[in-house]
Amino acid sequence: MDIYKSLGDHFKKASEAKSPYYFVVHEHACPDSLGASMGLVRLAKMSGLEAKIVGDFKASTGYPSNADVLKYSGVELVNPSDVEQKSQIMYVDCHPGSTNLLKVKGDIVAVLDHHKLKEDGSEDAVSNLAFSDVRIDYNSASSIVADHLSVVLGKTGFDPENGEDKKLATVLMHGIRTDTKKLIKGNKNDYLALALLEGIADKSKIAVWEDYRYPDEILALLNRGESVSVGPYLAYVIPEVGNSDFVSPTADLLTEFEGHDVNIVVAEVLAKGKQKRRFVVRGRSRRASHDIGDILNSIFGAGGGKEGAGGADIPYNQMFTHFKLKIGKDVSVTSQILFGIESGFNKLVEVRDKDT
Ligand SMILES: [Mn+2]
Repeated sequence: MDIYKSLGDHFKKASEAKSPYYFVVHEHACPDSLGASMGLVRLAKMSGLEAKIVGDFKASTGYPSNADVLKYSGVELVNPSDVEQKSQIMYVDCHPGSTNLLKVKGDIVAVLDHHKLKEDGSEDAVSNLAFSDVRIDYNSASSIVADHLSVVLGKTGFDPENGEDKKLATVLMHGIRTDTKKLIKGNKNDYLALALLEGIADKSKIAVWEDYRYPDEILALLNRGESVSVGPYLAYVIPEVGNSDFVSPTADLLTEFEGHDVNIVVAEVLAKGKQKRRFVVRGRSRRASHDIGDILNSIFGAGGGKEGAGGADIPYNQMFTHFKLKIGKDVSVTSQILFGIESGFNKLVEVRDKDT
């Protein structure tokens, strides 16, 4: 089967369907999902299909420069809640069964992803779609899309004089670099994809994005927090956080400068609009032997994650019941949670000691 031709055919058919077509990226969109979707918008256009990108691209996903990347890309993201019931959807950089799916109305007709499918359910769900391109031997969705572009655009490739081409190549290159940890985790497929973009992409832009400084708010949060550590585990509990956007970057920052293998940030996020008061938990693990999803589950009774990053949004009451918290005692809620986490850490250490 010619995957390049079948993508073109799929877009052609989709354009005849007369219902809007959207590329939907996962929750907390990342540079890879944006780059891949931009490339897909271009490929769709070449087949006569006008498609838009749906996502929520905040500076809250471990990529503090996201807001700047989005601005540079010129992409106007569609709000997930604005997707009509009668729409066609391609999931990009995620697939049915992923834990981080953005919930949208509409029909899922296609998938383009580089993440491994779960054997129970996801494989069947994906194989029944009108189009699917899941390549686990590529380390970013942007690499897969660059591969499509290289075939469809032919030898001429991108036009270095064309501003839109430059933008697309730049965001694709940034996407490949972020998902491959600046290429260290990249393989030959990713390097070949980069070769198409080399000479077109604006590397000085990427250098600025990669050198992005964390906002001051993060240090302020850490200053207000209280921490506990046992063995390779460290947790910060931060009371009364107004803006949940800073919780993920705080976990990332800890992982960058802190010596523990596992860092967890627990923020008590205050009610805002329709959102009730809740706990936002974000964990990061440096070692594959410490599965962050398992760790969060064993401590908080909730959470998931992959590739070293994970989290859970825990309703206020649920956290209270889970840690048997009491209000009105001399001990603050923060201290009681820290105590609960500490005994969770101790149990993890005990289990590991027994195993080794
Ligand atoms: Mn990706």
